[in-house]
Amino acid sequence: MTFRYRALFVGCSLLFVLRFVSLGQAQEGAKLYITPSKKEMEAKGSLLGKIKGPPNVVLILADDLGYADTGAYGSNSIPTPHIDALAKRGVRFTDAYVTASTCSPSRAGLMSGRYQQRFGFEFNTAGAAITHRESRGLDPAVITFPEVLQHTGYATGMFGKWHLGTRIHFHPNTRGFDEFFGFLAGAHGYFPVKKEERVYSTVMRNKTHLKEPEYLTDAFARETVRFIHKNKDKPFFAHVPFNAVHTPIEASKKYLNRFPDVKNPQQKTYNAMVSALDDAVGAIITALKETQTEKNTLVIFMNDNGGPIYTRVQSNAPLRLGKLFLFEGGIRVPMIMSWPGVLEAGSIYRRPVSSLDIYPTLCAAAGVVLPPELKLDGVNLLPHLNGEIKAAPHEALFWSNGPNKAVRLGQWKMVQTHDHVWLFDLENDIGETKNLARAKLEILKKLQSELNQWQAQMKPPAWPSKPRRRKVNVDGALYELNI
Ligand SMILES: [Ca+2]
Repeated sequence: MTFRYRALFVGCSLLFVLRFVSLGQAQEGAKLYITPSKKEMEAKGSLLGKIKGPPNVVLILADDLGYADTGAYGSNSIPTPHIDALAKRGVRFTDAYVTASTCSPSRAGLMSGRYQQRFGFEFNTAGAAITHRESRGLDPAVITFPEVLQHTGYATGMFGKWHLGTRIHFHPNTRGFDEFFGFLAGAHGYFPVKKEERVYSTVMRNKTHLKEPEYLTDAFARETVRFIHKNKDKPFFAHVPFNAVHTPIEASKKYLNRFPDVKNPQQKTYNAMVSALDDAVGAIITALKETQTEKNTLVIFMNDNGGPIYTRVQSNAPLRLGKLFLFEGGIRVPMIMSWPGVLEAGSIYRRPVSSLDIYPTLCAAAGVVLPPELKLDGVNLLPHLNGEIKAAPHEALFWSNGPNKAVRLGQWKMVQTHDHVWLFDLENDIGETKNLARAKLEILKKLQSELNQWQAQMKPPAWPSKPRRRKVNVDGALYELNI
């Protein structure tokens, strides 16, 4: 026997002895393999079940909803049991802001986590010569949070209104969404279109146009539910920017029938639209329950800008004015965040927060460490919500809409336009009724200086606002509506 074979023989003998010794106990049962009991396997399953992967995320965005048009925010005339239940399971924010009082720039701030003026997105993408729209949209160089979540392995889907560019290079499929079902423009009818429409006003599945037979709010809920069921076994992110309750004011019989006593047809239809939106929220929550993903899903409900006053049906009470204005009615919105076991059920958060905070908050929840070069303007809200950080998430918040500017700093809010300035104490005057600009000059100066410093960091608008801007009288001053 060569040395090589002798070494192999000794090695094998040793292994045999070791194996015999180690199986000493198993020999008694005469079984030479491991047979875990059912109980042991159940214990293992239960232990594994306690280890949670990254949470799923569902972001529901309403469009032009009145601040006070849900039960959770004080409505007595429109029942919204599903939205109210979400608030009971999570945190309700009293002072949540969006970054613009119109749809398109507000969505740019939400998606980028940065003041949209940093990349020139000051005005809506629509409303001017079609030749300009080629370059009107969310700058493709900006990293959106859906892109981050997609990059880290989330299944991502969007169901609803985009309004961040109608050209193919701005399409949601190129901005972080595996799936897209919805439309690209700023508004859409709720019923099937009767004739051939222009490309940017029909419903699409990914990049293919289709005729949607259902009431559009129901269709967006249906698609979201399908997406949740399909992706229940992996982390998923569903972005659901309903066009409800943006104009046109249209509702189906199913929802109209819920308001037999409302005589004003426009009000009745609006209430029905909110009711449909609430049903849609209910359908999404039910899908989470059915797929047993509810406990590991962070759900956010918010609105893209305040309810418009021109429709005469929204209520932003007790806030002043609405969409298109930088008074509270235009920029302060309902916001609810629910994450069972992580965020305290039924709690209320009263410090000012921003839609800019959604990006870093969702990424923190997903365990994503963002590179500091991203330079987000938002803040991760989780340590603020669980009490780890007592300070306010933001020292100041800013808005710019052409000549109209606003700042919120603690309890103080400044609004200025061409040639007029207002200063309000929101802690004592939520309705912005008393202009303290003359009485509190030092505070006014401080806010103006903060605004100047912020403005200096922003880029000029990348495209102009809509021509033929309307001017309205506010406290004797002309307020120009820049869209
Ligand atoms: Ca809107």
